[in-house]
Amino acid sequence: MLLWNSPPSGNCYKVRLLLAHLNLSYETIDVDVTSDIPEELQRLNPAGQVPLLILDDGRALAESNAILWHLAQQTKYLADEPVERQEVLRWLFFEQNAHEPNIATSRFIITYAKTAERFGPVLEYLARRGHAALAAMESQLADRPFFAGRVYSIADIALYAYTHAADEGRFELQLYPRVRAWLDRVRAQPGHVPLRS
Ligand SMILES: N[C@@H](CCC(=O)N[C@@H](CS)C(=O)NCC(=O)O)C(=O)O
Repeated sequence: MLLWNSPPSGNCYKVRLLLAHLNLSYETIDVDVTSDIPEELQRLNPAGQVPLLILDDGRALAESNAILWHLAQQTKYLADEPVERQEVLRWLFFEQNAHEPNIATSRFIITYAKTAERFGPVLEYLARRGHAALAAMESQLADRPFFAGRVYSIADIALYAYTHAADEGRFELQLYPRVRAWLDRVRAQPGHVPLRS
């Protein structure tokens, strides 16, 4: 397999983390997402984004959470109990709708594009919505160790990617003790690899 990758990207890290858990080998092509997207990537993924996983049969698979879903088939990282599997999907959609657009975008503006001074009101809006997402996570973790329930799943992998780097978007996690304890549980999983190795 070949992963079109960006080293600091949380969306790419999700895929690298699951590949590490599964002990699967792959090659990478690193892309700098702050400059022009390579033509070949644009051709393979019309959205012009990473991660993009080229499967062994040549098929190009885009969207981080779709890639997680594909790789997790027949593994313990896709919960096998129907209600838990619905929860996996629920939190994958939540991550892309309520979490990543706010927390990852703040992180990008502040830490990578370094344009915070131009985006004051936007950052305030993203902070409000990002904290609402973190509060929803805190609430879900009141009675369960992981987002789908009993088992560590791709829902945790997806949410971990930008939550553990939320400070780079000026999100402090002091208000969310259950989220911080869950971050520790995720880090303790066998085969865990950090964002930056
Ligand atoms: N929904 C997509 C988002 C992917 C995404 O935002 N990728 C960023 C890097 S984190 C990117 O390629 N940005 C370059 C661009 O949009 O031009 C996913 O989950 O894979």
